[in-house]
Amino acid sequence: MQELDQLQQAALKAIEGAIDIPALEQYRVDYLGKKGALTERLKMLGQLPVADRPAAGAEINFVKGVLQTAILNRRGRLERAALEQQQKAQAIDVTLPGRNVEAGSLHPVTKVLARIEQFFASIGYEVVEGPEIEDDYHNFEALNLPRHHPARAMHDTFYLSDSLLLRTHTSPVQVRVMEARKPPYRIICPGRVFRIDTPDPSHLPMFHQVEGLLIDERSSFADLKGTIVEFLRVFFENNDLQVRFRPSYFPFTEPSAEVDVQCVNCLGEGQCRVCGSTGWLEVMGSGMVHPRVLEMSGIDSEKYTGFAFGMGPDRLAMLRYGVPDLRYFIDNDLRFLEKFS
Ligand code: 2NL
Repeated sequence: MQELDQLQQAALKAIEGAIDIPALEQYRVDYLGKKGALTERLKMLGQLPVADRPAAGAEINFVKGVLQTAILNRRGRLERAALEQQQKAQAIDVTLPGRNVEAGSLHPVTKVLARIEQFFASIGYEVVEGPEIEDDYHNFEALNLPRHHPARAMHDTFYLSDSLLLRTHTSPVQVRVMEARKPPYRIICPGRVFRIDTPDPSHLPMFHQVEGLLIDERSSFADLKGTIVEFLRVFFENNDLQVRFRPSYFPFTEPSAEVDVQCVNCLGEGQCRVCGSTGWLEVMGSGMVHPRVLEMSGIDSEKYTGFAFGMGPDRLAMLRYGVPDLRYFIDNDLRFLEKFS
C-alpha cells in the first residue's frame, strides 16, 4: 500500500525530529491515538472486501508496531538527554577554590581571665561565680561600706530599685560563700561588674573583676604577699618581676595594700607613657579581711583570718597586649579581634 508507506515515512520523520517529550506525545496522539491516522485506518477496514481485510489489517498493525517502537526509542533518547542536561546544570565544579571557613578566636579579656583562673586553680583555688544583680546588703553593707560612702551614691551605682543594683565588684560572691560555708576555703570570683562611668580610654560602665579570698586559721599577710607575687610573676612571665606593696585603705580589709609591678613597658627605665615615667604600674588591691566583715558573715574572727585581693582583667589585658584604649574591647571590630587568634 503506497499510501501507508508514505504515512510511515512521514510519521518516522516526525518522531525522530520531536524536540521534547510533549512534542513526541503529540505525534503519538496524531498517529496512534483514538482518532489517530492509523487508528482511523483500522476502523475503515470494515469497508474492504472480507478477503482483503486480514492482509490490510496485518499491514496497518505492522506499521503501528514500527511507530510504537520508534516512539519508545525516541522517548528514551529524549529522557536521557534531559537528564544529562539537568546533571550538567547541577554539576559541582570540583576545581573551584574552596570557600574559607573563618576560624573564631577568644576575646583578649577572656584569654586573660583564663590565665588568671588557671594560675589560681593550680594552687588549689576554686572558681566561684554569682549573680550580676545584687542587693544592697551583699554589695555594700556586708563589706563594711558605711551607708553614706560615696560608692553607694546614685551617680556611681546602677540601682534597679531601692535595694537591688548591678554589682559594683565581685565581692558579694565571696560574701555569699562566707555566709554559706565553714572555712577553710580558697576561692576566686571572676565576672562582670558595673559602675556609672562615662566611657573614656580607661573607664567603661561595664568591666571585669577577679577577686580572691582565702580564709583559714593563722593565714597571714606573708601568705597574701607570697601568693600575689607568685601570681604576678607567672602572669607577666617574668620570674624577676619587681613587686611592691603600698599601704592603702579599703573599708573591707585591714591592713590594706595597693600592689604595684615594675612597668612592663619600660621595666622602670623612665620616659614612658604607660607608667607615666614612675617605673611602676598599679595592678591590684589587697588586704587582710576586716574582722567586722568576717563576723557579719558569721565567721569567728578570733579563730579565722583571711586575705583578699581584687584586680581588673581589662587593665591586665591592656598591659599584656599593649592596647591603648579599653573601648577596643567592646567595639567588636574584627580587625582588632583577629590579632588575638
Ligand atoms: C581593687 C581592690 C580589693 C578586696 C578587693 C574583698 C572581698 C571580701 C572581703 C574583703 Cl568578701 N576584701 N576584696 C579586698 C581588697 C582589695 O580590690 O582595687 N580591685 C580592682
